[in-house]
Amino acid sequence: MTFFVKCDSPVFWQTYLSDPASISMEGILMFNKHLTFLITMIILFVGWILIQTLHNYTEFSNSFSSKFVHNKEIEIIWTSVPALILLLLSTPSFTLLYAMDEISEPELSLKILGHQWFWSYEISDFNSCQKQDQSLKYVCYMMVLDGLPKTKQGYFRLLETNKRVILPTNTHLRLLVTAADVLHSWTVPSFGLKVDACPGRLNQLNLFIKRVGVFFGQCSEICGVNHGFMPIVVVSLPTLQFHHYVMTKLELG
Ligand SMILES: [Cu+2]
Repeated sequence: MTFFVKCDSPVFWQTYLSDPASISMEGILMFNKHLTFLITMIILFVGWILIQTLHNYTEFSNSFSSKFVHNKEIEIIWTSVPALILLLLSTPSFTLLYAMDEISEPELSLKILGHQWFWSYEISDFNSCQKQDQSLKYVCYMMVLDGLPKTKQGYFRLLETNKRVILPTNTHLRLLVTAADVLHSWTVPSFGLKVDACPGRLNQLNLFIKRVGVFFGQCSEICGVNHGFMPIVVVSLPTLQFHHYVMTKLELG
């Protein structure tokens, strides 16, 4: 099987967030755009007031300002307006937060285990096929630079793994994250996911990948000397191809 998929690796001089591949990341990006616009407007407005005040109300240009010490109305306005803005922002913020926490009926589970310094995975609970009790297991280590093709070294440096995690698109997935030794954090920016992998604790997440692609991430919790060398690579396939892939793998294994 050969697939030509869009690669979501970082690019040189990238300044913006990765392209979204899940509904929650789309929500985060939208919220980020609105916030950036609002913050810019506030900075411009406050800056304008500040410059106008400094310019117009000096002791030389305006004798009135030397006697001007207190104004109740202005204080009420500059306290209540920021409070109102924060209150307005809390609505989309909390909506997003609770939407990301929502767990729907998952079609399959991906168990993620952080180790010093690699990730191991187990895909199981295949609800829609007969082999429900079986699972696929991977151990993913980082590929050294010499192991990569010359043309790809710039993009995949410190990001490529020996095996890639394969997941289906347009399917509700459950991620169960934990660690075997110390704290790690499983992070894929395109999915808007970042979850701590704590030893002795199971963190649950839901994921719905909207498009086919190759997605990259890295451990995001300092976990020892090789913390920067335990990347994450996820490949999403169309549902049918994924089903075919799982059946072939399970029969072989
Ligand atoms: Cu780690």
